[in-house]
Amino acid sequence: MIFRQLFDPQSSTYTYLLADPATREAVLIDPVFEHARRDGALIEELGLKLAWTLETHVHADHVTGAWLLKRRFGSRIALSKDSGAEGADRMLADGERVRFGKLALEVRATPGHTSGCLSYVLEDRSMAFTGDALLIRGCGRTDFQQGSPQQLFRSVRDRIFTLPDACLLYPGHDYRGLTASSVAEEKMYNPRLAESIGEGDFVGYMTHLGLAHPKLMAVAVPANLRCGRPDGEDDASAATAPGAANDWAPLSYTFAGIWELQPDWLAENGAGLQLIDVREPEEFDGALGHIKGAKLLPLGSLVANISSIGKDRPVVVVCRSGARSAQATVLLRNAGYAKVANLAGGMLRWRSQRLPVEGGTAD
Ligand SMILES: N[C@@H](CCC(=O)N[C@@H](CS)C(=O)NCC(=O)O)C(=O)O
Ligand SMILES: [Fe+2]
Repeated sequence: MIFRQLFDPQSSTYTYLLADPATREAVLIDPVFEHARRDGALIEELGLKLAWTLETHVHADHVTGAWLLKRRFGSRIALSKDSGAEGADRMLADGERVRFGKLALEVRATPGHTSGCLSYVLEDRSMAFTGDALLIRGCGRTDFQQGSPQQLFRSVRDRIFTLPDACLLYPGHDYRGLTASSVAEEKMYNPRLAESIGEGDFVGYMTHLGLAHPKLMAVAVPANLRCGRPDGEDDASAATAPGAANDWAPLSYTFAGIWELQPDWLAENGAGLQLIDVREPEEFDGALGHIKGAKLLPLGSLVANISSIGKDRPVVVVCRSGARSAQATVLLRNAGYAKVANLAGGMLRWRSQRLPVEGGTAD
């Protein structure tokens, strides 16, 4: 199975990408709104087809990326029938299966943190995604969203601890950076729910956590009850806000965090853009040649000469392969240039596509 654990440092949320390597069908568990672009880039780079986004519950601390990903990939949204959410494609009940290629996740209702909490168990029971029902050496709080410590106790004991001891557990959050545990480990060492602890002890523990409500709760819960669909026109444009300065060209975003532009688009639409070539002078005048209108500013002297680049027009950066120019886009963005893109594949790809150059040797 293809498997990735992704992290949102803001809310300490884990997002899980699972895919069948044969059919490339994928599911994403608990995507985060602000990371939909990152997750989308990874899905594309791995050549996957996003079939489902699955929520473990209606989150109180971050907004789901489900709606944004559905808009981009046509993925279907699924969460618990007890979630109270609208806009999902499928409302899941205990015992159902969510299939992706030849693989499947079994749905287990594990309420208690919220009334609509689900855990997803890989069909061979080697892995379980427990959301906030069971955290590593901890568990989700039970003091809002119809939480109930009694219910959570039974969920963990009857629906998670009954999995094989070796089953790996992947939580919805970890506030210390821990990434995975196992059923055996949590049965033995969970300070709230270990097998030696009784329900009364657990309820006592949970009623005295003394946690402040999540900072984003008033925003996150209503948005998640709409599966992450922004409410109204203004928010819909906010949904694309992180990329608002990137609408001047058909840019794509890589998992490495770089905005890229394809050579054929630049060849047709280069007028009005500033093209900066960050190679060394001998390369600029060397065998690959350079693109007409490109301004030579070697990467080593880019920052010192940055004031010679205008902020009025978008900037495209080029080098031999696209590596040094990717770093140049980072330096430019750090210096306050909002409209910056890397020429994908650099001069090598430009030449391989037989696009015109000045100088250079014929191939
Ligand atoms: N300070 C965090 C609080 C996060 C929080 O309350 N998380 C919930 C999960 S949605 C929880 O159950 N936390 C358990 C704990 O912190 O022990 C925030 O503002 O977002
Ligand atoms: Fe939660």
